[in-house]
Amino acid sequence: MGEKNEGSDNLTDGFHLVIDALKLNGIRTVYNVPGIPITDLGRFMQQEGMRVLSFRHEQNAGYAAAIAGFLTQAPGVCLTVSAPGFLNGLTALAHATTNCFPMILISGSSEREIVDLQQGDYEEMDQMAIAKPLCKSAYRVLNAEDIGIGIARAIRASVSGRPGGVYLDFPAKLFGQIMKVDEGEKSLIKVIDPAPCQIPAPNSIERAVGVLRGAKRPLIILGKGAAYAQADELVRVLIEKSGIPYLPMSMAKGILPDTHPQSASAARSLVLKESDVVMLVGARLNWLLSHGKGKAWGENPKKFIHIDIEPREMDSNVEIIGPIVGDIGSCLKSLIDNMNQSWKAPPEIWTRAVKEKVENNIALMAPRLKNNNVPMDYHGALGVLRLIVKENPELVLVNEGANTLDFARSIIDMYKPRKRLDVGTWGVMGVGMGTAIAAAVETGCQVLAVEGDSAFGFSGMEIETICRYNLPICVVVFNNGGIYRGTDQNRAGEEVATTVFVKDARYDKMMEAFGGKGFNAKSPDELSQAVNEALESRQPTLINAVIDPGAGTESGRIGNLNPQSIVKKKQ
Ligand code: OXT
Ligand code: ADP
Ligand code: MG
Repeated sequence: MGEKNEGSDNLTDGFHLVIDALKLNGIRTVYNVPGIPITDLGRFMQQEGMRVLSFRHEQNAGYAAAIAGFLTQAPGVCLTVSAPGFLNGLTALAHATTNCFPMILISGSSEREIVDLQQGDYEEMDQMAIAKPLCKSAYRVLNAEDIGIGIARAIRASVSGRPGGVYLDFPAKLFGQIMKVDEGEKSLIKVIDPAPCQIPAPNSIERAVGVLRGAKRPLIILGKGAAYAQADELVRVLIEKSGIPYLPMSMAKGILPDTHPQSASAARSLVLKESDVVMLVGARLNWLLSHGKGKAWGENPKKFIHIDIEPREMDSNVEIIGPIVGDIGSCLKSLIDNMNQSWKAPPEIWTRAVKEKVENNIALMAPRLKNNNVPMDYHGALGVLRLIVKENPELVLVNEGANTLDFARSIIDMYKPRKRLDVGTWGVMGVGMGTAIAAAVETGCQVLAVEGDSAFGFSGMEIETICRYNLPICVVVFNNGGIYRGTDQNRAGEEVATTVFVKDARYDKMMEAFGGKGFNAKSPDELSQAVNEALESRQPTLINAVIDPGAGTESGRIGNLNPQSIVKKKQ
């Protein structure tokens, strides 16, 4: 192990300046994979009281850092080695930027003078050039006296305005550079007010409230920006004072309990089609909302109000008649104040129609959730998990897959904010174990990860990480033997179809290999028992939930996005 680079007590070095700068700014947890040139950095971090969690693959460490940012409003930090490690972490950095999560990817890199002359250094790569288009900002630090500035800029860039990913490039030589302790200390910066309030213009509030007052069928859509903003009480007041039905996007579920009487989750199609004024709160009109137009939005003309911290988001897909630019807390405060002046609840004919549709859809689903079929279908299996989450509202639910994701989203009600963590804006598979680990580490709560068998495979090796740190995570693998289904056949040859996996696989045995607990659950009753046992024990657990291989559909609820060929598939 490297020694602290001190000939005498009054010298410090790059390693320790990085650590001091992070700690000065309250950053105490780092997600990493060690190696040249950052192995000692991780060791020194541990010595200096930081929590350094080592993963088996940088992508998973990166996803952990990204979701840590979402959960805490402070940048999650991922630390990687040069070129291949950096590239492995880059998907997660891009994911953080896409999802507006604050994250810093710190990567060691090869020496500039060799990289720039392309002389073939160990793991040579111009990392900063590659990172730049995938993050909000990218900085390289060449001199120890600039470490404080580099880290301060990275923190401010990641959390201010629209949050996102930031890249920090530390060439190997930086770590060994020496400074006098007092000069080093003076060079560090504690970032003051890194994400200042952004107060909306008063006329934007008046304009929007004017539009809302004129609405006959208003709707509020809450997105994960609203969850990130941690303005939970203001969201509640807005919804309840206005009396307007609201639709939570996937990761906004639970800001208000999904059982709230104004929730329109179970009437999604109806409210999108029939509403006349739609107010978006921290949600973008991207593919997840069919870009605000077309069949999903029906024939009725719409007026959109949009609250977002990013001015350029306005008019991105359709005209925004009521743009409100600011942070959600400040915007909601102003809106509520303005609405207080003789606000009238929306027409009852509208709120009643929404409520009836919700009650109808919930009643239609209810009997399917009670089935005890063997092999299990999605409804039977998720019916028991729905009850478990209801009884344990503090549980963090991590969710990925196609059918496993889409069914879980509509079946499992959430009761508290920021408890549902999933694939996000890109619908990316592989976030599962990194997300589960960070959720356990950052919140101290137990985690239930509900994973398609394909989705789980992307990060499955991290169950060793879960066991190593003895985290209270229960992974349920929905094992239908494939991507979407386990029943596809290759009609042209001997090899298995492209979407099919090994039949009757036992993912539970993987967990046992690392000292965790494994269960093989064939019925909803067995699944319920196994999850409850896992929660009781708080031990790392993996439950192989045997799902009917024919139960799913192609791409879950988004099969319509698959391009169609004019040439028929072989039957
Ligand atoms: O109103 P209507 O009638 O429409 O009804 C709606 C609600 O009103 C109603 N509802 C309810 N009814 C009753 N009670 C309650 N409580 C209730 N709540 C709601 O239910 C319906 C549906 O409601 P929902 O879900 O809100 O609405 P809808 O229409 O679905 O919403 C639209 C969307 C777009 C917002 C929503 O569908 C959504 O958020 N979708 C996200 C989809 C997504 O991101 N999918 C993941 C990607 S799919 C694919 O790309 C996969 N890959 C490729 C791949 C990826 N992604 N990444 C990487 C790195 N590499 C490759 C792969 C490999 S998925 C995949 C693996 C899949 O296999 P697995 O084994 O993992 O999983 P299985 O499929 O299980 O086998
Ligand atoms: P969803 O997928 O849930 O619809 P999106 O990721 O599309 O949500 O949208 C989140 C939006 O929230 C982004 O446009 C982002 O700029 C915005 N946002 C994030 N934090 C804040 C905040 N504190 N105040 C206002 N807007 C925010
Ligand atoms: Mg599957």
